[in-house]
Amino acid sequence: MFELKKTADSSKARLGTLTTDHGEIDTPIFMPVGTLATVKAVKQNDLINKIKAQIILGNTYHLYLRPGCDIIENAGGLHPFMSWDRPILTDSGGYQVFSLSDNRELTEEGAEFKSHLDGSKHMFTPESVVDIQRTLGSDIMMVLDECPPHPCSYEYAKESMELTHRWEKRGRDAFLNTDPKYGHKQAQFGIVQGGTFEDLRIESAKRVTDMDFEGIAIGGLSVGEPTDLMYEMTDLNTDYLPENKPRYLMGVGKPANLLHCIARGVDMFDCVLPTRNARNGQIFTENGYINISNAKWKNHNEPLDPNFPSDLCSKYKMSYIHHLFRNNELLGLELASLHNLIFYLSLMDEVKERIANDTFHNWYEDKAELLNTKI
Ligand code: PRF
Repeated sequence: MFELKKTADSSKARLGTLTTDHGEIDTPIFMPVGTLATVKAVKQNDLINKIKAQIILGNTYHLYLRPGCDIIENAGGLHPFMSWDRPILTDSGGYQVFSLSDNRELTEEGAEFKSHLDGSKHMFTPESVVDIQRTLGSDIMMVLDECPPHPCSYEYAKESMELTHRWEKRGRDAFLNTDPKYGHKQAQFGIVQGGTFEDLRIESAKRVTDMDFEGIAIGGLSVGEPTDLMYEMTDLNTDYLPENKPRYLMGVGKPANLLHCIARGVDMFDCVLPTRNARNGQIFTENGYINISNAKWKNHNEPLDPNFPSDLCSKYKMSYIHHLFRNNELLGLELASLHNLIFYLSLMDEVKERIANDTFHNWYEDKAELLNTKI
């Protein structure tokens, strides 16, 4: 499923291709998040033609609660339901149970939780989330895991990691003993945990590798720990992951984080940040980020960057975009979301080009610093 095409000479950055029945994905890649079968404020056409998204992400937790599996199954799966015929990755729901539901309890069997929508009680098990993701029909499904909070004790992180490994074994068995429902192949990724403890991170990477998933995610990071520690753990994990499997760093991050983690051997990313922050007026540019609601743009009668290929940048005056945001106009949300995703995906294009021609290593640190600057 994954072909490693190149590893850079002076860093661990890689070029690869991930093949699914809904198309190929050139890595390193950023996956726009479409939690509820929609990348918020962005049309499918724009995802394809303007953003050039090769894969998007959906969430088991949300889709299972609403609209529910029966509705999606009746539509023929998530792809026809949302009119998207490129690859989809779905998260398993474990992480969302911890971050969203009002009330949850972990047992050996699985995660019991109350819906954040209506308080109803539900249970996710390693087996049931495989079934649900069979019904969603995602190209890549994730196993059920527990993401421990940061900070947490060594004992908690160790027990949590061991529970995750037991769940992963059950999830892998369930995957291998069931079939896809819609005629296209599905893959399953395991998830490395272990908090911010080096020995646990190493052990988890080895154990998850042994279960022979089609790809391996690095979970449990970007949950409040210092950025340098996130980089360190990522660097350590990729040292213990197989070369021939894709590596996916879950829920990361800012443009600068992507560059640093690509240099540490990560192939895939997802994050709500570009779209969520777009809706709060944060716009990424080649020279850093701005907040469009800031008074300094109120009377700025020029486009932001006529050379950047997004409507927000090249078509409209900044005073107009500022005006849209001051009035909570929907067009502002759409233009900003579209822009930030074009920015992320074109950054990934530049990264791929630079890994290919060996100019990534000397470029990424300064670029990351620039992108982290507030204008
Ligand atoms: N596990 C799962 N999904 C996730 C995470 C995790 O640890 C994270 C952590 N950054 C984001 N999304 N299943």
